[in-house]
Amino acid sequence: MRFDVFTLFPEVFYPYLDLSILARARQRGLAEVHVHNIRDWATDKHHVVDDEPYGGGGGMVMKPEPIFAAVEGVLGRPPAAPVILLTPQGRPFSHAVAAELAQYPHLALLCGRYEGVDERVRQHLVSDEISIGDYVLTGGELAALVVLDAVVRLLPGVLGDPDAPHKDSHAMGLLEYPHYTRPAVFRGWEVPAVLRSGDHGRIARWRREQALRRTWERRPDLLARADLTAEERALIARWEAEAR
Ligand code: 6GU
Repeated sequence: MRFDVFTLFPEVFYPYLDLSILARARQRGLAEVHVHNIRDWATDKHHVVDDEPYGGGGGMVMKPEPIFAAVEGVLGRPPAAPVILLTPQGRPFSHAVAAELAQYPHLALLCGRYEGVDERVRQHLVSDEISIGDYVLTGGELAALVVLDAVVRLLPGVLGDPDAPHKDSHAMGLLEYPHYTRPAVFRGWEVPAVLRSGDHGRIARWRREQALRRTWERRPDLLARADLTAEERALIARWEAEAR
């Protein structure tokens, strides 16, 4: 899968993309990331990329010309891939959106800065807008990295275990069960005996119940949409009754 990222701060991307699973995915040709500096497409002497808003009100707005020139210069006119604007006004990002984006062979990620981008960019260049949560960042760069990371780890072959992405917290619709590694006792705190029992049926049941319990305690909103058995629904009803 190919990504083209358009930003005023290209240098923030590589330190993260050069680490761990994302670096390996890129080395193996599973993901290709090209980062472009929008400023390189500004044609005036000082490479100006922003200007004051029409109507006043302060803050600066990203000018349309360098953004259109950058995106169309790389992807053609019209762009040969969906162009996603990262903005707090976008649709909420989630596992489902990541899985949807992972189906495309090619995506462009456009990072907004300053107070925003000229509305004509959204209207005539951008095909989708995504937000990573209900708070405001100083720019779309971190959000673009979040989207890249979440999408790339879903691509076939990126994770060692092909089932891993399906077992993730949000893929299952539940939060994950607790994890433990050696030592068996640390500062007197023991790893639950069931995990050391070697009984894989019991371990699977314990993990499923822990995942349910965690989700019930921390994210009850997820339970409404989760795929649960009648037995699991009954267990939750029992916890509800005990809590009253
Ligand atoms: Cl995508 N951009 C910015 N600037 N702030 C955000 C965001 C995006 N998502 C949440 N907050």
